[in-house]
Amino acid sequence: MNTSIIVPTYNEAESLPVLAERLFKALQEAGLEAELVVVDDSSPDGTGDVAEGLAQQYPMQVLHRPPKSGLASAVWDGMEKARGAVLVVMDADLSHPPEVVPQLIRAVTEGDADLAVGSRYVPGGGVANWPWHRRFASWFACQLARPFVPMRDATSGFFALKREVVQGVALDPIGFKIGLEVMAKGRYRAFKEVPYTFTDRRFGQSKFGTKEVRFYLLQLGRIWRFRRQKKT
Ligand SMILES: Nc1nc2c(ncn2[C@@H]2O[C@H](COP(=O)(O)OP(=O)(O)OP(=O)(O)O)[C@@H](O)[C@H]2O)c(=O)[nH]1
Ligand SMILES: [Mg+2]
Repeated sequence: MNTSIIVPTYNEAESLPVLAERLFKALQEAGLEAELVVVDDSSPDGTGDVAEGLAQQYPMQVLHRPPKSGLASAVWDGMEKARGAVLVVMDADLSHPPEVVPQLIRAVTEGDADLAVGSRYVPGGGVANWPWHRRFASWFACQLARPFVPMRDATSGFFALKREVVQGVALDPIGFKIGLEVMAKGRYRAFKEVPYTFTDRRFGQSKFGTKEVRFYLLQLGRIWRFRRQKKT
């Protein structure tokens, strides 16, 4: 299995079957094979069981962890267990269109890029139905990260990479913006931003709040220190 798609889940029982169906259909149409690695933190809504059920039908691994052990560490654990040399990370809530996954994979397997980032802020990308204040907050968050990463969509959680990019890199488990951690610290020579349109979750609940804003600023601070230490 050359490619692993890592999906952290917390209360995604309704989204996950739709994600699996759309994802494997898109892969099949593109002539690609991949395993899906679901990392569930004992979701009270039974996502773990739903994932086990899907694993009867699709090439999947399901990791069960203690309740809400953290989004970033879920992704790192998923990467460790993943069998693929190419890793894709995406959300379960269908905000990241599964139909774009083949393009992300191809960008790193056939193109020059070691890291391909799904981007809302390159031509062809965008957000569906966001009010102006959300657009502004997202734009502002990306601007804050500009000194550290060359990507336009630094807060993207939708990306593909060659495993070597993160092998042996100390990734911070506090960073809930996993993509930013990889973009800022990963060892890649070339990257590509692949446009996509972000859609809000249809099912379940958003975890976004003031805590996430605080953590984002904290994460940027730690990345700033990491960069400074590397230079000295
Ligand atoms: N394993 C695990 N997955 C999590 C955890 N928190 C969130 N997730 C999953 O991580 C992905 C991103 O979380 P979201 O809640 O969609 O975060 P967001 O995209 O910033 O916010 P909304 O889409 O507005 O809810 C989803 O697939 C969640 O189910 C966690 O603590 N553990
Ligand atoms: Mg989401």
